Amino acid sequence: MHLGYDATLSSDQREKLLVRWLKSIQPEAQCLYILGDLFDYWYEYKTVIPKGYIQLFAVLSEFVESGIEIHYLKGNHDLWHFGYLNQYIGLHLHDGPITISIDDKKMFLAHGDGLGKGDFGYKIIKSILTNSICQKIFSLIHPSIGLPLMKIMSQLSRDNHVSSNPIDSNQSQIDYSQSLYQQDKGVSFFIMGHRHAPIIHNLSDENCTYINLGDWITHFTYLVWDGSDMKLKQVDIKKAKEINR
Ligand SMILES: [Mn+2]
Repeated sequence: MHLGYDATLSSDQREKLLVRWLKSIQPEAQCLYILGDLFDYWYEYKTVIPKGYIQLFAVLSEFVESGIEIHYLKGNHDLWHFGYLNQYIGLHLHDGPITISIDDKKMFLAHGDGLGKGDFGYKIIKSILTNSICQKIFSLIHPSIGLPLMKIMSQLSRDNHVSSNPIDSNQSQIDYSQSLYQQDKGVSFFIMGHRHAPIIHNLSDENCTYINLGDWITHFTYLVWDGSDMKLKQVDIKKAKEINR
């Protein structure tokens, strides 16, 4: 989603669309997995959080209250969630990839950033950004300066090397999935985000599938496990335009 970032549809418009969609799935959803970068930037001070997102937090909170579990994997744009969402919404926050089992299918879920070999520059930056001493120092900056600074940092880290070919865009994450699959052939699905390029792609063994969820900036896609099949679906963009008016 990268909420806080205005694309063709503004952040507010996309948030409204997300809230409407969440309400529409609430009657049948059993569990919701958010694979990171829900926010374009976020920094949680001990006593302060970024303004906004009330409607979204309300509906997520309703999910949890009605018994729908929510799992939130931090993305590279929202590394700085420190417990507000767990405490006030009751969702489960995860620092990194998780492996889950649903209906006897093993699924590996990750945001997708910095996985596998290479990308050393990014890995160094990430180790600084997740370092507790560095975070302590950052938390001394007043939010009126700290949060705009976060926004600038987030703009600088925007991934520009999205290819028109979704396989190319996903290649490093596909390679990583392939190598993990060699170690654990029980995994049926590798599901990630980060690349903003939706795709369902069979790995070398056709019992195993790599899926990229796409995004809600240009694709408005989401993934549904219905008990027997994995379906990559798209929200009705016309509805987005209605909201746009
Ligand atoms: Mn990302």
